[in-house]
Amino acid sequence: MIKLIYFDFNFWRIDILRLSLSYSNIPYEYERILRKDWINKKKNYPFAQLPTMIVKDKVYSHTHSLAHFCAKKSKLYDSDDYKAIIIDQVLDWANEITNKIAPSIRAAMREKDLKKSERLRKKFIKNDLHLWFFYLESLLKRSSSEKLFFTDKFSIADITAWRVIYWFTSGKLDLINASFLNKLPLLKKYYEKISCLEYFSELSEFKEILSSN
Ligand SMILES: N[C@@H](CCC(=O)N[C@@H](CS)C(=O)NCC(=O)O)C(=O)O
Repeated sequence: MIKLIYFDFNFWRIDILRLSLSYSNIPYEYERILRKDWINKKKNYPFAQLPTMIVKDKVYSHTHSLAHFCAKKSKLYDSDDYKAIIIDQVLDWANEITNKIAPSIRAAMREKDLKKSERLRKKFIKNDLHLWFFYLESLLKRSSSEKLFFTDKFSIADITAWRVIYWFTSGKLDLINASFLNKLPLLKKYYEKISCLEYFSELSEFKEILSSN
Protein backbone atom coordinates (compact mmCIF):
# COMPACT_ATOMS: atom_id res chain seq x y z
CA MET A 1 0.00 0.00 0.00
CA ILE A 2 1.28 3.45 -0.94
CA LYS A 3 0.97 6.13 1.72
CA LEU A 4 1.05 9.79 0.68
CA ILE A 5 1.64 12.56 3.19
CA TYR A 6 0.96 16.27 2.70
CA PHE A 7 -0.56 19.23 4.53
CA ASP A 8 -4.27 19.67 5.17
CA PHE A 9 -4.89 21.62 1.96
CA ASN A 10 -4.91 20.67 -1.71
CA PHE A 11 -1.90 21.58 -3.78
CA TRP A 12 -0.58 20.40 -7.14
CA ARG A 13 2.44 18.65 -5.59
CA ILE A 14 0.23 16.11 -3.83
CA ASP A 15 -2.77 16.23 -6.16
CA ILE A 16 -0.88 14.99 -9.20
CA LEU A 17 0.13 11.89 -7.19
CA ARG A 18 -3.42 11.25 -5.97
CA LEU A 19 -4.95 11.83 -9.40
CA SER A 20 -2.41 9.58 -11.05
CA LEU A 21 -2.94 6.65 -8.66
CA SER A 22 -6.70 7.08 -8.69
CA TYR A 23 -6.78 7.11 -12.51
CA SER A 24 -5.48 3.54 -12.46
CA ASN A 25 -7.48 2.48 -9.41
CA ILE A 26 -4.36 2.03 -7.32
CA PRO A 27 -5.36 2.27 -3.66
CA TYR A 28 -3.42 4.67 -1.48
CA GLU A 29 -3.57 5.99 2.04
CA TYR A 30 -3.49 9.75 2.53
CA GLU A 31 -2.29 11.49 5.69
CA ARG A 32 -2.93 15.21 5.97
CA ILE A 33 -0.71 17.01 8.47
CA LEU A 34 -2.09 20.08 10.21
CA ARG A 35 0.02 23.20 9.70
CA LYS A 36 0.15 23.76 13.47
CA ASP A 37 1.75 20.30 13.97
CA TRP A 38 4.36 20.77 11.24
CA ILE A 39 7.02 22.48 13.36
CA ASN A 40 7.29 19.35 15.53
CA LYS A 41 6.94 16.83 12.70
CA LYS A 42 9.19 18.47 10.07
CA LYS A 43 12.37 16.78 11.31
CA ASN A 44 10.84 13.33 10.77
CA TYR A 45 10.83 13.72 6.98
CA PRO A 46 13.95 13.09 4.88
CA PHE A 47 14.16 16.56 3.31
CA ALA A 48 12.02 18.25 5.98
CA GLN A 49 9.43 18.97 3.29
CA LEU A 50 6.19 17.53 1.96
CA PRO A 51 4.94 15.70 -0.05
CA THR A 52 6.44 12.48 1.18
CA MET A 53 5.55 8.93 0.26
CA ILE A 54 5.98 5.72 2.24
CA VAL A 55 6.05 2.38 0.42
CA LYS A 56 7.06 -0.90 2.03
CA ASP A 57 8.29 0.99 5.14
CA LYS A 58 10.65 3.18 3.12
CA VAL A 59 10.28 6.95 2.89
CA TYR A 60 10.62 8.97 -0.33
CA SER A 61 10.38 12.67 -1.17
CA HIS A 62 10.53 15.36 -3.88
CA THR A 63 7.56 15.89 -6.13
CA HIS A 64 9.23 14.97 -9.41
CA SER A 65 10.58 11.68 -8.03
CA LEU A 66 7.24 10.77 -6.46
CA ALA A 67 5.34 11.72 -9.63
CA HIS A 68 7.67 9.56 -11.70
CA PHE A 69 7.06 6.60 -9.37
CA CYS A 70 3.27 7.02 -9.18
CA ALA A 71 2.97 7.63 -12.93
CA LYS A 72 4.95 4.47 -13.69
CA LYS A 73 2.68 2.46 -11.42
CA SER A 74 -0.37 4.07 -13.06
CA LYS A 75 0.86 3.63 -16.64
CA LEU A 76 0.90 7.41 -17.00
CA TYR A 77 4.62 7.67 -17.70
CA ASP A 78 6.21 6.60 -20.99
CA SER A 79 8.75 3.93 -21.81
CA ASP A 80 9.91 5.93 -24.86
CA ASP A 81 12.82 8.14 -23.74
CA TYR A 82 11.76 10.95 -26.07
CA LYS A 83 8.24 11.01 -24.62
CA ALA A 84 9.55 10.62 -21.06
CA ILE A 85 11.72 13.72 -21.43
CA ILE A 86 8.64 15.73 -22.48
CA ILE A 87 6.83 14.55 -19.34
CA ASP A 88 9.86 15.42 -17.20
CA GLN A 89 9.96 18.93 -18.64
CA VAL A 90 6.33 19.54 -17.68
CA LEU A 91 7.06 18.38 -14.12
CA ASP A 92 10.13 20.62 -13.96
CA TRP A 93 8.13 23.52 -15.41
CA ALA A 94 5.60 23.09 -12.59
CA ASN A 95 8.42 23.26 -10.04
CA GLU A 96 9.94 26.32 -11.72
CA ILE A 97 6.76 28.39 -11.86
CA THR A 98 6.00 27.41 -8.27
CA ASN A 99 9.45 28.63 -7.21
CA LYS A 100 8.80 31.90 -9.07
CA ILE A 101 5.53 32.64 -7.28
CA ALA A 102 6.61 31.19 -3.92
CA PRO A 103 8.22 34.36 -2.43
CA SER A 104 4.93 36.28 -2.73
CA ILE A 105 3.04 33.41 -1.07
CA ARG A 106 5.65 33.06 1.65
CA ALA A 107 5.56 36.80 2.44
CA ALA A 108 1.81 36.59 3.08
CA MET A 109 1.57 33.18 4.77
CA ARG A 110 4.73 32.96 6.85
CA GLU A 111 5.89 36.56 7.27
CA LYS A 112 2.32 37.95 7.37
CA ASP A 113 3.65 40.95 5.42
CA LEU A 114 0.84 41.72 2.98
CA LYS A 115 2.53 44.80 1.50
CA LYS A 116 5.64 42.78 0.66
CA SER A 117 3.49 39.97 -0.73
CA GLU A 118 1.64 42.41 -3.00
CA ARG A 119 4.90 43.91 -4.24
CA LEU A 120 6.36 40.46 -4.98
CA ARG A 121 3.12 39.27 -6.63
CA LYS A 122 3.10 42.30 -8.96
CA LYS A 123 6.72 41.59 -9.84
CA PHE A 124 5.83 37.95 -10.59
CA ILE A 125 2.89 39.00 -12.78
CA LYS A 126 5.06 41.47 -14.70
CA ASN A 127 8.10 39.24 -15.20
CA ASP A 128 7.01 35.62 -15.02
CA LEU A 129 3.29 34.88 -15.32
CA HIS A 130 2.84 35.18 -19.07
CA LEU A 131 6.40 34.14 -19.85
CA TRP A 132 6.25 30.82 -17.95
CA PHE A 133 2.84 29.87 -19.36
CA PHE A 134 4.12 30.85 -22.79
CA TYR A 135 7.00 28.38 -22.20
CA LEU A 136 4.45 25.68 -21.38
CA GLU A 137 2.38 26.46 -24.47
CA SER A 138 5.52 26.37 -26.62
CA LEU A 139 6.43 22.97 -25.18
CA LEU A 140 2.94 21.70 -26.04
CA LYS A 141 3.25 23.14 -29.55
CA ARG A 142 6.56 21.47 -30.32
CA SER A 143 5.90 18.18 -28.47
CA SER A 144 2.40 17.23 -29.52
CA SER A 145 1.04 16.70 -32.99
CA GLU A 146 -2.66 16.69 -32.04
CA LYS A 147 -2.25 19.38 -29.29
CA LEU A 148 -4.54 17.30 -27.08
CA PHE A 149 -1.90 15.78 -24.80
CA PHE A 150 1.77 16.64 -24.32
CA THR A 151 2.88 13.24 -25.60
CA ASP A 152 -0.22 12.58 -27.74
CA LYS A 153 -1.33 10.18 -25.02
CA PHE A 154 -2.84 11.10 -21.64
CA SER A 155 -0.01 11.13 -19.06
CA ILE A 156 1.15 12.61 -15.77
CA ALA A 157 2.28 15.62 -17.84
CA ASP A 158 -1.37 16.42 -18.64
CA ILE A 159 -2.42 15.89 -15.03
CA THR A 160 0.35 18.26 -13.90
CA ALA A 161 -0.29 20.92 -16.54
CA TRP A 162 -4.03 20.78 -15.82
CA ARG A 163 -3.51 21.05 -12.04
CA VAL A 164 -1.11 23.99 -12.25
CA ILE A 165 -3.22 25.87 -14.82
CA TYR A 166 -6.23 25.28 -12.55
CA TRP A 167 -4.28 26.76 -9.64
CA PHE A 168 -3.41 29.92 -11.58
CA THR A 169 -6.86 30.42 -13.12
CA SER A 170 -8.97 29.52 -10.08
CA GLY A 171 -8.99 33.03 -8.63
CA LYS A 172 -7.34 31.74 -5.47
CA LEU A 173 -4.13 33.66 -6.13
CA ASP A 174 -4.47 37.34 -5.26
CA LEU A 175 -4.13 39.75 -8.21
CA ILE A 176 -4.06 36.91 -10.77
CA ASN A 177 -7.03 36.93 -13.10
CA ALA A 178 -7.83 33.89 -15.25
CA SER A 179 -7.90 36.15 -18.31
CA PHE A 180 -4.10 35.88 -18.61
CA LEU A 181 -4.74 32.56 -20.39
CA ASN A 182 -6.66 34.30 -23.20
CA LYS A 183 -3.33 35.40 -24.61
CA LEU A 184 -2.34 31.74 -24.97
CA PRO A 185 -5.27 30.31 -26.99
CA LEU A 186 -3.67 26.94 -27.70
CA LEU A 187 -2.96 26.33 -24.02
CA LYS A 188 -6.41 27.59 -23.06
CA LYS A 189 -8.10 25.18 -25.48
CA TYR A 190 -5.87 22.35 -24.26
CA TYR A 191 -6.78 23.11 -20.62
CA GLU A 192 -10.51 23.23 -21.39
CA LYS A 193 -10.34 19.88 -23.16
CA ILE A 194 -8.40 18.19 -20.34
CA SER A 195 -10.93 19.59 -17.85
CA CYS A 196 -13.72 17.82 -19.77
CA LEU A 197 -12.11 14.41 -20.23
CA GLU A 198 -14.65 12.03 -18.76
CA TYR A 199 -12.14 9.50 -17.40
CA PHE A 200 -10.28 12.34 -15.64
CA SER A 201 -13.04 14.67 -14.50
CA GLU A 202 -15.03 11.77 -13.02
CA LEU A 203 -12.27 10.98 -10.49
CA SER A 204 -13.33 11.78 -6.93
CA GLU A 205 -10.00 13.60 -6.38
CA PHE A 206 -10.71 15.83 -9.41
CA LYS A 207 -14.13 16.76 -8.01
CA GLU A 208 -12.71 17.33 -4.56
CA ILE A 209 -10.03 19.70 -5.92
CA LEU A 210 -12.66 21.72 -7.78
CA SER A 211 -14.96 21.94 -4.79
CA SER A 212 -12.33 22.91 -2.21
CA ASN A 213 -11.63 26.50 -1.20
N1 LIG B 1 11.75 19.91 -3.39
C1 LIG B 1 10.48 19.63 -2.82
C2 LIG B 1 9.79 20.92 -2.43
C3 LIG B 1 8.55 20.65 -1.63
C4 LIG B 1 8.06 21.87 -0.91
O1 LIG B 1 8.46 23.01 -1.18
N2 LIG B 1 7.16 21.60 0.02
C5 LIG B 1 6.61 22.64 0.85
C6 LIG B 1 5.08 22.62 0.75
S1 LIG B 1 4.52 22.86 -0.91
C7 LIG B 1 6.97 22.37 2.29
O2 LIG B 1 7.17 21.24 2.69
N3 LIG B 1 7.01 23.43 3.08
C8 LIG B 1 7.22 23.35 4.49
C9 LIG B 1 8.63 23.56 4.90
O3 LIG B 1 9.52 23.70 4.03
O4 LIG B 1 8.86 23.61 6.11
C10 LIG B 1 9.61 18.83 -3.79
O5 LIG B 1 9.97 18.78 -4.96
O6 LIG B 1 8.61 18.23 -3.37
